[in-house]
Amino acid sequence: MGALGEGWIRNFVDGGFVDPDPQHSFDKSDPATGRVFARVHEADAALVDRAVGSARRALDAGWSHTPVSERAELLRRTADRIAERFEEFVAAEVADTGKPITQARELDVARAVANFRTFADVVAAAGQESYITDLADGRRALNYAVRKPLGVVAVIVPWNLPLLLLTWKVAPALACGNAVVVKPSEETPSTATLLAEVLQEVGLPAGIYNVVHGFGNGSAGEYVTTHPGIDGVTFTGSTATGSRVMKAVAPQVRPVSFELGGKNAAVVFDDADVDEVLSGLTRSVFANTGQVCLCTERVYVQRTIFHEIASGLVERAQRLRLGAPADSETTTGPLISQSHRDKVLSYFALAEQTGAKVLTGGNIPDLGAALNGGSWIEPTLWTGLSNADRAVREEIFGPVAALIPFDTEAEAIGLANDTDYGLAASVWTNDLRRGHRVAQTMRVGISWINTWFTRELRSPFGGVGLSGIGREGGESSLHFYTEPTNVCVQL
Ligand code: NAD
Ligand code: 6OD
Repeated sequence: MGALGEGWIRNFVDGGFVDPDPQHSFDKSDPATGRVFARVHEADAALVDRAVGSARRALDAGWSHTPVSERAELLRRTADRIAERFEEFVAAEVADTGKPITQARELDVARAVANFRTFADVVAAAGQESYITDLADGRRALNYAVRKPLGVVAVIVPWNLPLLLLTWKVAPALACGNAVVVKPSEETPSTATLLAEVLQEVGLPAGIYNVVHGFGNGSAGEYVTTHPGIDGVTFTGSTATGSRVMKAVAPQVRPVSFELGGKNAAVVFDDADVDEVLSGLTRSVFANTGQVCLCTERVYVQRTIFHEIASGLVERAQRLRLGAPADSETTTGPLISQSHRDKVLSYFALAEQTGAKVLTGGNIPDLGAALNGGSWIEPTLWTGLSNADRAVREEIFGPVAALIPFDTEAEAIGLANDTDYGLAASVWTNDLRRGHRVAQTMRVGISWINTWFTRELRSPFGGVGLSGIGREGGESSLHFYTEPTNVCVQL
């Protein structure tokens, strides 16, 4: 049976799709309509154990010693095959998330291809560390570090950019000679499953890529992270879950890489190009319906242009087109689920209770009978809040931002850095010196000047504070997915 056939989304273990068990399964619905379109087979502890066992056997059978050139070639074939099956991945991602088809094409699936190509190049070009050491007694030694795969890596990912974030981890993990046990979000199981089929087609040995479906506590997520056969965990998701995963992994002292939540700031100076700012902020606040960890939820604007930016942004927000994902004119999809919408709405209520003025949005839109069962919400902008308010301190993960005025550069830096998170920031100014000065002062892992979500996949990516531990991307990924053994030889 294939990956997504006959209404079932299956687990993939030891090189094969597992026959689903109707007694252990859950519904998958379309966030745009609320309609159930598939059942997902929930992996139990025994199936997770099989996945981890098969990963270990496959590593020992030789994958971890495959020449780098072969692994790089396999990654390139994977990229090519995703490109050939592009529209299948797009359809699966749209069905799971309700995101606009244009975004799935231009961002999600395109990035999956780019992730595999990039890490093929990165691993092929990687060197190794070596030193000639001059000792006090005149002897000399050569030190060199041999990088070996970490082993069996648990890959746990969220629902917002499912395939992009999955391949961001799977591509470097495989490039480095690891085996993976992937636990996709229960909300978005499809593309990880389809990827299994592609990896089978390109000749990845059985057991190197496994997919186990389910939830967190008391389900596949917990079984994977507590399994003694796991050598490391790479996790993208909320800060609260990251903290739980850290506790689960602690007894076995395994390495973790955590890409967690954010409460990202934009700082807009009055010398910025207003049109560029408005286009940039429209993307950074509303892209993927605000469900990108890098999205801006705090917009600090120099007082002299505050009203111009606020009214311009309102006008852009009102131009966004909510609608059927398959319509190429649609810019904005639903939230992922009714429960996530309840959370976002609770922040809408809280913000209004604490004095927010709603410039636009704030409600559930009426999109007609075909879509009203989905988890839609209006793009929303607030003024009147301050950094003391919970709606400005806590991650909402929806299409919403608070606009707050400032007067001086020092005040703007203070406001932007006044957060427990530390993922990303954007600085908008035509004064390049100021741009660099402020961007470097941001207490974040990623700081943009006059742009947002412009990615270089070889650069370090990650956050500080509640936004994560470690960096992935380029060489940083190679470091996480390998363990060095240093060899010292006296010359
Ligand atoms: P989440 O933390 O609820 O879930 C993430 C994944 O963890 C899912 O697969 C889930 O099933 C699993 N999980 C949940 N509990 C678990 C447990 N106890 N043990 C093991 N696994 C468990 O996050 P979400 O709601 O899916 O995603 C949204 C969050 O992800 C936001 O906070 C967002 O900022 C964050 N995020 C961060 C980045 C980044 O790069 N920093 C990227 C995307 C999303
Ligand atoms: O672009 C990336 O590599 C990346 N990890 C993006 C994360 C987006 C968060 O939702």
